Amino acid sequence: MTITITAFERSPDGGKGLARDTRVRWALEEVGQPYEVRLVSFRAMKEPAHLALHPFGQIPTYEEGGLALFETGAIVFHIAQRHAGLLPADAHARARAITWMFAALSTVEPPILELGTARILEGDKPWTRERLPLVEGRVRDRLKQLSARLGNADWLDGAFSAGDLMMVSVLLRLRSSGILDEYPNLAAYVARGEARAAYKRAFADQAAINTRP
Ligand SMILES: N[C@@H](CCC(=O)N[C@@H](CS)C(=O)NCC(=O)O)C(=O)O
Repeated sequence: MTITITAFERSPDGGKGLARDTRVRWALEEVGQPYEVRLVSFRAMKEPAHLALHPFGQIPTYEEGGLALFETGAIVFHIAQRHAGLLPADAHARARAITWMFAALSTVEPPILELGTARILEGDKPWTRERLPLVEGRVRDRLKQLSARLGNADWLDGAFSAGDLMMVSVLLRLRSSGILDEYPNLAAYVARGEARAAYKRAFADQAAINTRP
C-alpha cells in the first residue's frame, strides 16, 4: 500500500530539515519503505480537506490505505511497529525505546520549542531580554540530565532505535542556538544521527523541495 505523507510546500527553515516531515522521512528511510509526499501550502493546511487529516492544520500527516495519522510520535511509532529496524525485539528493550520516544517529545522538546518561540516569535518584545535566560536555563537543565544519562554511549539504550531518532530530531532544533555544543557528548550524538545513511537521504529529499528556486 502506498504511503503518503504531507510536508510544507516550502518550509520556513529554507531546507535545514527542521520541519517535522524530516523525522517521518527518516523513519521511513530507516525501515526501507518507499513513500510519496504531498506538498501543502500554509493556506491549504487550514482548509477542510487537510483539517480532516490533521485537526490542528499542521504537517506532517501519514496516509496508508484507509489509515490516516497525525502527530510525529504516533506516526514514527506506527512505522516502527510495522517494520523491522527501529524497535528492538526484546520486550523490555522495546518498551525502553518507546519510553525514549515519549521522553523526547514530552520532556525534552517542550523547553526547546519554548526557546524557539522566545527567540524568534517574541524576540522583539520588551520582556524577552529578561525571559530568555530563564528559558535557556530550562533547556540547559534538560540537556545536562540527558548528557549525564547518555555518557559515553553511542545511543540512549543499546542499539539505535526510534527513541534515538526522535531525540536527535528534537535536539537538532537547538543547533543554531549554540547551546547543544555546550554538551559535547550530545553534539556528537546528534552528529551520529545525522551521519546515518537514512537520515542523509531524508534530509536530501526535504532539502530538494525547500531549496528549489
Ligand atoms: N506535535 C506535532 C507538531 C506538528 C507541527 O508543529 N508542525 C509544524 C511544522 S514542523 C506546522 O505544521 N506548523 C504550521 C502551523 O502550525 O500552522 C507533531 O509532532 O507532529
